[in-house]
Amino acid sequence: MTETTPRLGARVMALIDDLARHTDEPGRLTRLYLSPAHRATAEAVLGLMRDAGLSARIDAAGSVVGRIEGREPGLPALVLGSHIDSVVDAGRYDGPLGVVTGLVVAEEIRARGLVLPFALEVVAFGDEENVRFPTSLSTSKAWAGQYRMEWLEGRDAAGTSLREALTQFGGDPDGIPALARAREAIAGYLEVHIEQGPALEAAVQPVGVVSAIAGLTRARCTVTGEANHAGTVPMGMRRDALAAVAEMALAVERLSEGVAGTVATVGSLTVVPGAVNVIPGQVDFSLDVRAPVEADRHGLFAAIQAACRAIAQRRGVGFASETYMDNAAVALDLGLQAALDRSAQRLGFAPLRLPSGATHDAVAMAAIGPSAMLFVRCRGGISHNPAESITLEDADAATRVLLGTVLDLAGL
Ligand code: HGY
Ligand code: MN
Ligand code: MN
Ligand code: MN
Repeated sequence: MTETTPRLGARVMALIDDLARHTDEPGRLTRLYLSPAHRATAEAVLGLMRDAGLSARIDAAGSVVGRIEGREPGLPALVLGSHIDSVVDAGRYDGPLGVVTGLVVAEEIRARGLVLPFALEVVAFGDEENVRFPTSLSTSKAWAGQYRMEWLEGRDAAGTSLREALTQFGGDPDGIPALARAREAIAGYLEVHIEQGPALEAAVQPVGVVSAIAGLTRARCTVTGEANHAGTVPMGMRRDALAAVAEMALAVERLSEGVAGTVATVGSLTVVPGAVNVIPGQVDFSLDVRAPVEADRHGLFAAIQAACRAIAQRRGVGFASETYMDNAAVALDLGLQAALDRSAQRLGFAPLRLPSGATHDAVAMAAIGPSAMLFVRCRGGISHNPAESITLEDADAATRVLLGTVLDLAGL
């Protein structure tokens, strides 16, 4: 193909389509941390890295990492990457786009025989969505030295502990602390990711540079009422856990609408025992609260907790909440933002600066090195949905911006 065809974009889209075959649920894309589909995808990425000439391995926490040395061995690494785990019934670009663009950039640098003044690493983190276990960016936080060993005792819906799942996956729970990277070992981190919002489409721009990532608090909540006969207990004598949670979910919505820039979501809910003729005795549900401003996030979270407790008391049910994620908002590195911007401008784009309401592994990586993100336009801003899509041309634009940024940082 001539250079005017989007050669790099075509390679990226083909690889993403290939990785999308690996799912734990036939008919839709679900690839949770340490699942068989995660393992198959990790092995596919490992093979691609090795075929591209990177020295590659799957680390103790399940991340796939490949490396090309710079002018001499052991130099600090510029890390390109994202995650390969997904939500349930996911789109195929959230995560893999950043891994595959990083890999294609590495392939291009090897093909051109370039030697960089830093090492180049490509990483596929494995637990960014944190859907299966109550963790927080665990595989990238392992690199950041922020792994919490108690996460290993957390259990998924089937009762499997993270420790058991990681061992079955071929990981090494006790080897996780040794994954922590020294700040001196990281020259920087660049993550390409779909925008998961409408701004780039509205601005008719293929890419944007991310200025900051919103703070995020997540909790597992449980309301305990009394299971009883749906046909015999008068309405006024019930302690219906689901009716209480319904009122709490509406309070979550109402309270977050009252604070500008914040969002709050009850995304998952399990009714126990979950039978048509039994008044719900217990409901487990998730709470996800985000804001760019710390005080707003903590204030909203506290207001929601107070509202839930008041509703529980009035209804005579129990309310318990366990916070397992509390990530502060992160401002991304200005120097790397400028490098992404220069590269995009050289290619004729006028990239927006825009904040990220979604969280990313860049939150963890920012703790050990300058980190930045490039957003890519996605159709209708849709994500966490199989309708998630990008164009080949935008995949090409993003890959060329990333390549240009790496060369810019290398002084080439
Ligand atoms: O939830 C998020 O923001 C990300 O998709 N894990
Ligand atoms: Mn993501
Ligand atoms: Mn996601
Ligand atoms: Mn709001």
